[in-house]
This record gives sequence, structure tokens and C-alpha cells, in this order.
Amino acid sequence: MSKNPHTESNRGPASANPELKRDSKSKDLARDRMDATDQDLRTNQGVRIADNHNQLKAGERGPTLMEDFIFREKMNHFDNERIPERIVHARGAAAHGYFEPYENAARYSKAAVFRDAVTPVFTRFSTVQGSRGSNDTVRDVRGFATKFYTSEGNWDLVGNNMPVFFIQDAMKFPDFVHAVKPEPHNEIPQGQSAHDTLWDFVSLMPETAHMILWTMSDRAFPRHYRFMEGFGVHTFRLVDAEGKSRFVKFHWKPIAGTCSLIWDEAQLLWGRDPDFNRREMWKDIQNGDVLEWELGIQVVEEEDEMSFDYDILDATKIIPEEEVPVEMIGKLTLNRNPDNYFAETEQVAFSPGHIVPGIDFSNDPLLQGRLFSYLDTQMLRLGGPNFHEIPINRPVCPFANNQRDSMHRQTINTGQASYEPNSIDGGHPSETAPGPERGGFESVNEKVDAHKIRGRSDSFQDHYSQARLFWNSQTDVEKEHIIEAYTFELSKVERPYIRERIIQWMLPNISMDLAQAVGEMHGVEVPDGPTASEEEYGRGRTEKSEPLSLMARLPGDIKHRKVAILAADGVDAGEITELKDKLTEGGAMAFVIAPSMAPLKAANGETIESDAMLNGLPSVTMDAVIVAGGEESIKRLRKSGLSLYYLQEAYKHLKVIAAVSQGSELMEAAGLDSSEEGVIVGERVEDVFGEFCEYLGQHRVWARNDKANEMPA
Ligand code: HDD
Repeated sequence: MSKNPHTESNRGPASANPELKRDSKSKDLARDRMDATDQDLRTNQGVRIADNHNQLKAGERGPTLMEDFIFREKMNHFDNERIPERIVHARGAAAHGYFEPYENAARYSKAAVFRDAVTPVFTRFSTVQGSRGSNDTVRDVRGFATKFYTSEGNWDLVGNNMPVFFIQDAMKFPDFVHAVKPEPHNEIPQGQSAHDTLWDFVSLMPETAHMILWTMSDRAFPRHYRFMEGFGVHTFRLVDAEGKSRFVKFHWKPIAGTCSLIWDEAQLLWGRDPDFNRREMWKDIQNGDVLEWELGIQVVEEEDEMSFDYDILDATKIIPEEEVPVEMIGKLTLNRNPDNYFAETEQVAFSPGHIVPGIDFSNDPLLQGRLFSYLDTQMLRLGGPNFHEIPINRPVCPFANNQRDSMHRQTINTGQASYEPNSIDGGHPSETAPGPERGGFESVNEKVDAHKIRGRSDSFQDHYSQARLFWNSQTDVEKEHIIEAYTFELSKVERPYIRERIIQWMLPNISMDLAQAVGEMHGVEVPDGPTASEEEYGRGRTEKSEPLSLMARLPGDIKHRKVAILAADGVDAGEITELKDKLTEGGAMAFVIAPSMAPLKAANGETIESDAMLNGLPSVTMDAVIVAGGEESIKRLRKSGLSLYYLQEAYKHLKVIAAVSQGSELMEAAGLDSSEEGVIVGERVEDVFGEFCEYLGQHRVWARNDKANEMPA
């Protein structure tokens, strides 16, 4: 069991479950894996195929014969390959891994996942708005859904990379999704929130203000899934071995830190690598560079439920970490790519309703609605109620019940009794009484004594305090990006009255600076002060909360960062080797980027492999650039517009750029001034490397922001 460095003194009892190994799900999947090595080509009925190129015809130039069962089977299967994509979160990428609880976890919950030494998991990341074939780096929320194959059944933590949601009651979910999705008359825009119907809805629904602000921040296009936080969003419950229930919020804290793309970069990536996030995760895992998060919880004792200036059942609110600290209770590692996208990533079925003893729901009306929706949607998407039998969805623990039949049933249930109680099959499968360990599921014994009411609690009225809290917690650069985001998004809204509603009726309640800045860019007059009613404006805490800024958890080092080394024939081989060694030592990945894919002939006659061409791994796919020296190499690179553009684009996107020896000439040719911050030149690798790493640890050269805005690239 891993030790949690943050909570040394806060340990509860721990126990290990030796029989559950981290690869138990992989072993479970093994019985369905099919390897065609050394196999003959056959039909689905097992008949060997002699000719896979030609239909059976009446004569060489004649029509196809109906009896061609080989053609018909092949074509029929192909014609039916697609299933409905997810109604939201259609585009996703996933990986296998495992979860290891810290010793303190079992203190709050009797769930086996917090006791067993290790539990296999499958985690799927997704965008929300776009279709399955849309771009990875669009401005959107990212889904962060984890299926824990625990020894007591599957637990799904189906969260997002933002801790709040757009609406408070699931009744509004179809409306929200209809508004955000491509518009119904022309199916435009794909993967974008910048359109009339979304902003129309938002402008009429002040409860969206807080979440919209998050989506206008750089959190909406993470640099890599590994640099992204995750949140369970709702308040859930954990139930300990004594049956005591506590409210919790779940957090995934990335061990690598947090950082994002910037908008221009994100947009360029739509064209240059639409699969950017999924490709990076895939390649990193392939290279053994695993993704890691800590699972944290904020714990609220039941008696403190009403002690906040917001309602903890309201999914548009966070619990600021200053009010309830996040306690780390375990670690997630993603270390294995799926074997087959469709079988695993597409067919995985998550549901917040998949919980295990020791975890329970709260009465959050958004969560309550989700409990119906996910199961319901799987009926259509996965073709009926047997989707739990699909290999990626089945639990690793044994399970039996009296549910029978329906479409595509795989299990061959033996025995005569498919009911309970029975005496024919020895009374099995039988119930298990609830218990502190390995007991049957028991809901929290909450007293509910109320009138039926279709309405909302007054405690859900404050729509703006936490939006102000978020705004006040951002650094100047982050605020600038948010202003740019609203300005851009609203510029795509055709109806002026929708733009005006946002600028005049929503933004002034968040920040007058924000409202004025966006108003100015749209030529819309802004009122003198807030426009919301006192209740909606709210009086909650608004002073800065550090963890709400992405800058609070910058990576700090060069681990997992991608560095381009620009080179051409005639490059200094020694410099390349030294750079690669130093970067790899620090945990970064170095790529030799050259004008062609032909092996480079270095100045000393050595041959160096080129990892990619200048337009193959363009600067937007990298975190930093170094120009290696070598007279001839620089001469060649100077002749390439692509290499000059590489540097200019990296400069514009606030990336650290270094040049060794003659490399400085390429910098000059690109118009970059080495007296500026984050533009580093030196005679030897060691002259530039330390400073280079410092900037890279800060993710970007933030001080360059104003200057970079003047760059045309
Ligand atoms: Fe949802 C998918 C996360 C509110 C209904 N949702 C889906 C996925 C994630 C979330 C990560 C993709 C799972 C996967 O990878 O397969 N959804 C959230 C979060 C929410 C949220 C964090 C608010 C806190 N969702 C929400 C509501 C409803 C739904 C209020 C309906 C009442 N969500 C769905 C769905 C999806 C889905 C339509 C589409 C495909 C699926 O479930 O399996 O049922």
C-alpha cells in the first residue's frame, strides 16, 4: 500500500487483499481477446475462405449471385458496424490502470476499494459537445470517468475536469444539451460553444454563470490529460465500517501538476493534430510514461451539512479548499492502452449509479437525475440490458442473480430456479446481510419526511458569489484569457440581444472589469454595477482561493514535457547527444525535428535519426524549442520558412526557446531578441540548460504575454 506523504499523521486501519492483483481486469479480458496470428481467414460460421477479393458472379462479367453467403455475411456485418454515439461525451480516449488507497482511506469508507491493496481501473477522458470524430482541443469541459473493478463490484466515479456544473436540476439537462450541441437546423458548430443557442440558454439561466466562467478559462483545453484535475462534482457520501456516513467531494489531483494550452494553440491544433490529447496519452503510455493522480476527498460531517453559505447539494458550487481541505486517500496510475478502441473505449458504460457498499449518493437533484439517465441511455447505445456482460463492463468479482434473457444474452444460466426465494436450487443466489466488510449494499438510513414539491430550495438561489470567487482567484494572465474567451465566443453569436444580455445582465454580477472589457470589445454599454437580484447576486465568500488558479500547481520541473530540437544536415552531433541526455535525465522527451525524414548527416560524419519533419510535429505540439548548433545546419534551417515559423510560433505561444552556439543565428533570422525573457542563447549546452529548465517548469514564459500578442504568427 502506498504511503501518502501529505497525511502521515492521519492514518486509519488498512488491510490488504492479496488475491486481487492490479491486472485482474486484464486477465478477465484475456478470455475475450482474439489474436489472428497464424489463423486462416474464415466466415463467422467457421468456413475457410478461398477468395476474399471477388463476389460470386454469373460469369466473369455477370451479376452477383444471391447465394454468395460469404459476400453477404461480410457486407452485412460491415453495414451494421456502427452503434449510436454517446449523446454527450461522444469523443473519448481511455486507458487501463490501477488504484492504490492510502492507509487513511479505510477510515472514511468500508468500501473494499479503500481496503484492498490495489484495484484495477479503466478511465475514459472525453469532450462533451462534439461528435465522435470532432477535435480534441476544443473549448469544452473534459469528462474524467473512472470504473473501479473492485472486489465488491464496480464503482464508477463519473466526473469532469471542472468541479461544478451548468445547471442545478437534472430536469434542465436535455435543455442544456440541446442548447450546447450543434444547432438543429444545420448541425453547426462542431465541438464549439461559440454559437447562438448556447449563449441564448446561458443568458436566460443565471445558474450557469459559475460553470460558464470555468469553461471560458484555460481549463477548457488541457495541455495533456495528465495535467488536468478531475472532480466528482456532486457531494457524495462515504460510509465507514461503523455505519457512520459523511458527505464528501472527490478530487483527482494530477501528480504532474496542472497546465493548459492557450486558445490560439488549441485552435491551430484542430488542423495540425486533431487527435492531440488522445495521441499524447497513447504514446506516453506506450513509452512507459504513465499518468498519475492522487484521489482526494473533502469530508463534511453530517452535522455540518448546513453550515456553509451555499448548499452542498448544489452542483453549481464548490467547497473552497480553504473551508474544507482536500485529504489525499489514494493514487491512480494509468499504464496500459486498450487493445481495441471499440471493444473497450466505445463500449464502456459508466454510470454514477454504479456504487458499492461504503459509498452512497447525496440528494443533489442533478445527481439524482443522473441515476436514471445513464442506465437508460445504455439501452439504446449498447442495445439492451445485457451491456454489463460486455467484457469491459463486467465486474471482476463473481456475480449471480435472477435477471434473465433479453438481446444478446451471453451468460448460459444453468439451474431451474430463476427466482428468489427458491428451494429448488438450494436457495441460491442468496442475499447477503449488510456488514462492515463484504456485506450486502445498504442505503444510508436517512430520514426523509416531506411534502412532494416540484421546486428548488432557497439555498440554491445564489448564482454569482462563486463566479466572483473564481474570477478573483485568477492571475492577470488568466483573467486576460477569460476576457478574450467571452469576447471571441460572443463575437460568434449572431443575435445582438443575446450578446447584450450576457454583457449587461450576467457579467456585471461576476466582475465589472470583465463586463467592461468585453463590453468595450463589443461596443455594448455596460451598466454601473451588478444587475442581479440580491438573492442571485449572493453574499458568499469571494476572496481569492489559491487552488482555483491553474498557476497554483504548475509542473515545476521538466518531467513529461516535449522538447523540439531543431536540426539539419551539418548539425553538431555532440550537442544533440548532450541535449537529449540531459532532457531525458530530467524526465522530458526530446524530438529531433528536421526539414526532412532522411537521417541527418552531422558535421562529424555521424548519422542522426530525425524524429519528425518541421510540419510533422509543429511547435504547437511541443512545450519548448532548442536550436542545436552546427554552421551548415543553421545555414540550411535559415533557408526554411518552416523553421523560422517554428520559432516565431513558439515565441507567440510563450514557450521557452534556447539556441546553442550557431543556433543563435537562426534566432536572429526569426527576429527573436535574446535579451528577452525566455529567449536563451549560449555557446554550450550547459550555458542554456539551467535557465531553460526553470522556464519550462513554469510551463510558459508568462512575462512575454504582452509582447507576444503583437506577433503576427
Ligand atoms: Fe453526464 C455521459 C459527466 C451531468 C447524462 N457524463 C457522461 C460522461 C461523463 C459525464 C464523464 C461520459 C462517460 C463516458 O466516458 O462514457 N455528467 C457528467 C458530470 C455531470 C453530468 C460530471 C454533472 C455533474 N449527465 C449529467 C446529467 C445527465 C447526464 C445531469 C442527465 C440527467 N451523461 C449523461 C448521459 C451520458 C453522459 C446522457 C452520455 C453517454 C452515457 O451517459 O453513457 O446519460
